[in-house]
Amino acid sequence: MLKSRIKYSTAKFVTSAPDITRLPADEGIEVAFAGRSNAGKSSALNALTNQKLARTSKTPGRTQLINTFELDAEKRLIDLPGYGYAKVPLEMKIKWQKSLGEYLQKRDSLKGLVVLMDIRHPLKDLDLDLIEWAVGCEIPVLALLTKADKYAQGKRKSEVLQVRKALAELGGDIKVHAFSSLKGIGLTDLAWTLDDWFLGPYVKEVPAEAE
Ligand SMILES: Nc1nc2c(ncn2[C@@H]2O[C@H](COP(=O)(O)OP(=O)(O)OP(=O)(O)O)[C@@H](O)[C@H]2O)c(=O)[nH]1
Ligand SMILES: [Mg+2]
Repeated sequence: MLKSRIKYSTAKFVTSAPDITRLPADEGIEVAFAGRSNAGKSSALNALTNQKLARTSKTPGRTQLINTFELDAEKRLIDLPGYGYAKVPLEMKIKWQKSLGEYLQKRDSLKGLVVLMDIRHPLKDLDLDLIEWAVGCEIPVLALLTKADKYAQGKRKSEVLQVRKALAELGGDIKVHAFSSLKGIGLTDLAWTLDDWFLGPYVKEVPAEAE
């Protein structure tokens, strides 16, 4: 069982929106999952919620719509369309980039961004653009280095340290963890970070001193 303050397994699908005008009202708190096509966004959402909520695929570019999942009336998880897949027709690419860009710029309830990057090729130009944009808007970022099961532990750790060092230069609230939806690596880091974004930092309750 995942030890988190929020029960992510209660997430329910709400809607698939082609653009931001069709999203639920821009209220409460929203956390979005973004990253290149095939980075493992949908798989991460499914691992977090322990459900087959988001469609995953071997074909990059599967998630073309902005998929919304609700934890309660005030809290939502968003599966964003992937970016940077070369083989998508240009017209479609422009349409997705537009809805992604609009979402990121205009969505007031967006309070945290999970950026997923394959641990074997992190920090591509578009990833950096996205992270820099979030830092500029003071939105906290959790960078997950996905498919970490592809690497042995030593290599995994050195990759995390390298990415952490590169991103530290941007300033801002950026965390970096290894992640594998397949093996459950980093699942607790993800859940605890989202807990903090949704509920505020965890403050341990100290029992009152006996008189
Ligand atoms: N080895 C390994 N493969 C994974 C992991 N997570 C996802 N994959 C595989 O990577 C592929 C893409 O996963 P998705 O979760 O669909 O990726 P996505 O980022 O949602 O892709 P788009 O919606 O197309 O942008 C699938 O074949 C998954 O099975 C993981 O932790 N380990
Ligand atoms: Mg997807």
